[in-house]
Amino acid sequence: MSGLQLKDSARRVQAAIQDAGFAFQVREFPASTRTSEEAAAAIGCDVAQIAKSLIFRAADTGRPVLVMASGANRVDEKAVAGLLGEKLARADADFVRARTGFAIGGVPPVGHREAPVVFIDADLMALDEIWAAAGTPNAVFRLTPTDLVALTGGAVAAVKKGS
Ligand code: 5CA
Repeated sequence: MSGLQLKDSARRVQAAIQDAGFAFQVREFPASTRTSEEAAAAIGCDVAQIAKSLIFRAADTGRPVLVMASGANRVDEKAVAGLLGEKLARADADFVRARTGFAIGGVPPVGHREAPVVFIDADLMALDEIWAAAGTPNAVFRLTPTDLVALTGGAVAAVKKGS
């Protein structure tokens, strides 16, 4: 089992995937997958196929908000705030680590310490295959956009700037 060789953070993601009833295989790359651009280069896919994980903090309740956005898009924070019904505050690195259990650059869609509110960039739904981070700056997994919705329970929405 390749899963036994994964770093601890990536192994937690692999376990969360399996606990949710899916079989996506976490893959570690020798090259960095810390940013969307680096991940696309390491994988050999289009940057639009990278489902980047952006964490925000709901300003009133302090809830973590996870936006899964296409690597090609910038997220419109006002649009997300409108969907949430609450303003968004910036999440710093400490907030991300404390609430998700993962460091920026490896934040996965599942396996978070605290269940976030999840929104999924509607642009991802047009793609056949996408890739998401899997806990470390070298680990990712491939899935379909429909499976990302099922895996996270997220709401598909227009979250990109300019939409
Ligand atoms: N592993 C790759 C793609 S699979 C990855 O995690 N990319 S990412 O785009 O989802 O994660 C990096 C994101 O973290 C950036 O887009 C940015 O929104 C956020 N980020 C980077 N640095 C900081 C920081 N100092 N504070 C808060 N957020 C940050």
